[in-house]
Formats: sequence, structure tokens, C-alpha cells
Amino acid sequence: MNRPRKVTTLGQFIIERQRDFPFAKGELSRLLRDIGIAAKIVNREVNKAGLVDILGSTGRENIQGEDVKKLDIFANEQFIAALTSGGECCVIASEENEEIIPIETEISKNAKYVVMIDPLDGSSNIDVNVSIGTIFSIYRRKSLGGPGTLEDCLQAGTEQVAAGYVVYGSSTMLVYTTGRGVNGFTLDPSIGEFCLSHPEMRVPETGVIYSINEGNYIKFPEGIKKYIKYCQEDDKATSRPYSSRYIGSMVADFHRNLIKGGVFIYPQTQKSPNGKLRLCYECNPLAFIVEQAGGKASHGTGRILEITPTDLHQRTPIIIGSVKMVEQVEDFLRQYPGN
Ligand code: AHM
Ligand code: MG
Repeated sequence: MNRPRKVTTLGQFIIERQRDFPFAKGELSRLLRDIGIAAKIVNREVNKAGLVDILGSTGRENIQGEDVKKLDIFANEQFIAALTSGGECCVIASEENEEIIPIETEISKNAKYVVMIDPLDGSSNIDVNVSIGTIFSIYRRKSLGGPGTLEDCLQAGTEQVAAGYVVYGSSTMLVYTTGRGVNGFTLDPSIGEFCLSHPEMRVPETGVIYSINEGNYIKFPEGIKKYIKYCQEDDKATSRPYSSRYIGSMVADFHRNLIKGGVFIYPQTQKSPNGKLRLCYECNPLAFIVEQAGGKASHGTGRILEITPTDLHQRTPIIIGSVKMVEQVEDFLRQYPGN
């Protein structure tokens, strides 16, 4: 008789990993668990999104007489509620909120952690049933007690203690790191648990996928234009032409490239000299993950993780994925420096 395979849930895995840190008191574990629970609630709503047209669209009442919230607002509220009531987080910064959200509750006044989050990334895909994601980053606080401060949030990516993302795709996955490798969990809807499905994830050194919004081609820096042309050339030895794959949800594009190998690029353009994507809650968490998986994340001339943020919502150009491909893009930028 075949023995049933042992399933490791996210909750079990977090507790097992806590033993690697002998002085850990379990706060980070609880924080990660809270994020996992909020992600399941968001997943449930994302799965129902197509029904919104039947139940009543945003801004109107549904048949139960409740207001139907836009999914990104719903996700933001869920994560904020989970982090506020969990008691481990002293301040939250979210893409959806202009200012930081200091947590003023009694249970949080000695909380150690800071969470930066993009609750639902891929806004253009939310209403059209295409993969979207949540991205988060966790830091240790700098301030001493009480609600957290802006300074707690403006730390370089190298200071992250954990980071992760959830991709709401053909199945839902949560991938995270605490600086000791990267592990991926797939949500099994029949038991309502994230189960370890991708242990010790490693990004291939190189790949044959490039992901960039080529519609912006004429506005790209010279080095990026030249790199795109390089990707399209015919060359058997390097398996070119490469495949172009661009979903328009960074998490989904990143996740595919993490598994298959590839490079994702969102460069500066003439219109957006700092690129589009946000450093603190989009680029830094994915940069931490990719490095932990053996890949690389660059802003063109240096490491994403070494940028010191001065603004909560600041943007950065990003080149992220397989180490050899990222380095090659950097070479092109050096070789063709024009804007
Ligand atoms: P958002 O935070 O409004 O969702 O924007 C971020 C998204 C990323 O997920 C994606 O990579 C990028 O914007 C796509 O932008 P574009 O449509 O300019 O290619
Ligand atoms: Mg976003």
C-alpha cells in the first residue's frame, strides 16, 4: 500500500524554521502566519471577482445590501486589519496609503516589526481575470517603543528580515524568504492551507525569456533598446531569439522567471526618469527573494537592495532575474549610455 505523502503546511514550516533561530520568540513567525491568513481571505475574494458583475459592481450595493469594495481596497483593508490585530507590527506602509500607518494599539506598543506592502499589485489585470499578486517586506524597527515612525520604514533593502509575495494565478502561491533561501507554498483549496510545493527555490543562472513592456520602446534608454534587439537576433549558440513574455503584473512575471529563468526589466523612460515601480514594497522584496534564490536585482548600475530610500513611494528602474541575464543588461547599459 502506498503511504500518504507527508504534507508540510506553511504554519508547520514557519514553526520548524523558527528553531533555526535559537533566540527567536516567535514574533516573526506569528507575523508571517498573519500575512498567510490575510492572503487566504484575499484569495477567496479574488476568486469571486468575476461574480462582481452579477452581484453588483463597485460603488453599488450587492444583493445582500452591502457595499461592494474594489478588490485592491478590500485587500489593503484585510492586510492592515491582520497586521494591526496581530500585535507584532508597529507600523505599516502600503501602496494604497499616502502616509505611514502607525499602529497605536496597546498590544503593538512593543512590537518589533515594520511591514511594507503592496496589497494587490497588477492593477490593470484585476478586473480581467489575469494573475495579480501581493508583495510584502518586513524590517526590524529602529524606534524604541510606541507606534512606528517614517524612519522605521525608510530602511535600505539590505536590512530586510523577511520578504515574500503571493501570486493569485491558476493556483495561488505564497513564496517567502527570511534570508535563508526561498520556499514556495501552493494553496490547496480543499484543505484551505498553503502547502510546501517548491522547497529551496533557485533561479536558473540564465534563461531565454525577457519581460518588458515593449510598447514603451522609443522612450527607453539606448542600452535597453540595444538589449531588446539582441534578444530578437537569431543565434543558435545562445538560443536566441529569446521569448518575450509580459503579463503586466510584476509578481506573475517575476514568479515565472524565477522558476524558468529570465529577466524582467522596467527601465526609466523619458517620461518617468525613475521608472515606474516602487522601491520599498515592489522592488526591494523581490530583490531580496531573487538574491536568496541565486539571482540578481539591479537599478542599472548597482544593487536595488543598497538604495537608501528617502520617500515611502519612491520609484526605481529595475532589472531582475537570472544573474547572467541581469549582468548582460547592465553591460549593455554601460556600453550604450545614452538616454
Ligand atoms: P500597480 O501598482 O498600479 O499595479 O503597477 C505596478 C504594475 C506591475 O505589476 C507591472 O509590472 C507594471 O505595473 C506594469 O506596468 P505597465 O502597464 O506600464 O507595463
Ligand atoms: Mg503595485
